[in-house]
Amino acid sequence: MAKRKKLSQGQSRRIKANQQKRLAKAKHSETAELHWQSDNLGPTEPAIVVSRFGQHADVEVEGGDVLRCNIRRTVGSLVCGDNVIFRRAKVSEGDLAGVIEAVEERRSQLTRPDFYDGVKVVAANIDQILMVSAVVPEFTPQIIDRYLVACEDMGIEPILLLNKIDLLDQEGLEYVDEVLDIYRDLGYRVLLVSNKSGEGIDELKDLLKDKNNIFVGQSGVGKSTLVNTVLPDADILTQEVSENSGLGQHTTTVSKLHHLPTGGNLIDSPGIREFGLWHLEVERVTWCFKEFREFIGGCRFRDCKHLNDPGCLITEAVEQGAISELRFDSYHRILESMADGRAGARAPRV
Ligand SMILES: Nc1nc2c(ncn2[C@@H]2O[C@H](COP(=O)(O)OP(=O)(O)OP(=O)(O)O)[C@@H](O)[C@H]2O)c(=O)[nH]1
Ligand SMILES: [Mg+2]
Ligand SMILES: [Zn+2]
Repeated sequence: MAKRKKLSQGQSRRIKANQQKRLAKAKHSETAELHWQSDNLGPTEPAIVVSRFGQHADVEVEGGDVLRCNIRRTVGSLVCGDNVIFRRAKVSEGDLAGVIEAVEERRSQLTRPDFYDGVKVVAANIDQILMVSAVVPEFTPQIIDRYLVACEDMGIEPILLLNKIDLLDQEGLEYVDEVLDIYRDLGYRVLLVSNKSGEGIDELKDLLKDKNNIFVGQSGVGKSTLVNTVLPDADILTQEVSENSGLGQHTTTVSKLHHLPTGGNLIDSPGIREFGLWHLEVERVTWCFKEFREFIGGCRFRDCKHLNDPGCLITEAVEQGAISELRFDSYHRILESMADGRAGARAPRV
């Protein structure tokens, strides 16, 4: 039998320290569970998750109080927007005021693939996804198309919000409007807004009314600034887009739910660089390009790649102008990126 390599003093010390840490953690969670036994808890109350971080969450109870609380181990996934059953502690433990006992069934959920966890839930009970983009850091239809595929797949209505239009001159405005026409023609709702000039803000407020909304999009596009504009009391931290890289700073780190005075909720989410789609089947991505749907199954070859294949109805539609070249291009770029992700060539960027 091969002899095990002797550990250095440093290595053994580290291993021992880690064991101690794990033991302490297990002991702590045992006492924590003991603390959340029935005799220390009040009756069950409905609550909504305002924010989730690590082992804890902030919930809002009836009357509007926001309480930090523990989460029962039996509770699986728990995210912003979840309706939960909560029990207040008679004696709180540190800053923890109670415990979440259970999560109610979700009406919808916003998910995205996660390199470590498979598919990860980001927010629950969402009616509308507001996909925020802006000319700074960059305006790229490819990013919009990735989000649209995700929204189609999840069955949640997307709205395209182009922010910072104060930065566009007439020519720039005409260009983005032309691109956005592609989406309007597909039946997607599009809104041009600016926090600086206030343009489109009233329409935005109208759109958000009485719905559960979430802002998603790249870092630095102005999601949190928009929340501050719509809800001046929210007072959320925002930050300049980095001058050097042109990329956002990832200022918001956890999703947070805010109530709208007009009814409904608005969740601000952290920016992500690329919305991964590698959890989807190729056929599903094709279906998620909604103008492709009517041609599915009609190409000459059953395994048509909709690229250079003879008798392809989708490429024919592109040639005839019925499908936009830009969307067709996005489609193939998405498939390429999925092939990369599947091969494990790189960890998907978040
Ligand atoms: N010119 C202009 N700048 C804006 C507008 N809205 C936001 N900004 C600026 O854009 C920068 C980034 O805004 P944030 O609201 O922090 O962006 P975010 O999307 O929340 O970014 P993350 O939290 O990192 O995802 C800030 O410097 C804002 O002042 C706008 O309408 N016009
Ligand atoms: Mg933010
Ligand atoms: Zn085809």
